[in-house]
Amino acid sequence: DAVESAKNKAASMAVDLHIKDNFRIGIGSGSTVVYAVQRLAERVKSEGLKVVCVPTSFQARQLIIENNLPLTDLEITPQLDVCIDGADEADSSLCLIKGGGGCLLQEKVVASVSDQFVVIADYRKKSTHLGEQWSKGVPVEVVGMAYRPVASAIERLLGGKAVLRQAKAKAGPVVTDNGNLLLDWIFEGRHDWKAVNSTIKMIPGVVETGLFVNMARVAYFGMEDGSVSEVK
Ligand code: DER
Repeated sequence: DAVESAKNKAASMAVDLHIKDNFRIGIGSGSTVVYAVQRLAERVKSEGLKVVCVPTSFQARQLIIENNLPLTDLEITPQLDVCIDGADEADSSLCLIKGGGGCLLQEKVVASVSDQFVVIADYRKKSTHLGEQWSKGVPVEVVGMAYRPVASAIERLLGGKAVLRQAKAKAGPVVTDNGNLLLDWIFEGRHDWKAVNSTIKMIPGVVETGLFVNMARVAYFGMEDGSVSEVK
């Protein structure tokens, strides 16, 4: 269908343009990055590329293993050449909302140690301002014992509603790969996202936010007409 084809085109272009021999690669989480890993595995096989891959979640680790790609971690490989990851929404300055898949903590760490952070997404994620298309809010990873006071602090400081993310296939809240809980901050209007990110991060009990500000070097959006839009 149009969305899956758009994801695949964006993912393949990113891998073809940004992956080189001997590269250390951060592998993001979610559904779009699956296409990127498949394309990477094809290139490794056909070109004999030597690469190592650092996962950003249990899902990403499984993806690397399933595609027979060399697995490493930040203890062994603390600096990366490129990170390829999806996003829930990007604004025109490539400020991102990430964490729809609940993997934002490791994603942000891996993106932060990569020389190039490359975003891949379908047309549903390409917005002018955050909140235009993504309505599920900004994910915030919190330590479990603090989720109530953190939710109250976010609402007091920034307005909106901060909601504990409940699991679908398990009773109770979603527990992240890092053993924490997730709040989704349903915001209104426009914000200075750099300031919002700092404000939320300073609240005791907050581990990380799903706001990736000034991190993405480039984004490839698969469009409905089959083209790929590159935004820098
Ligand atoms: O959780 C995340 O940050 C994922 O990267 C997500 O934002 C993108 O997931 P998708 O590729 O399935 O849309």
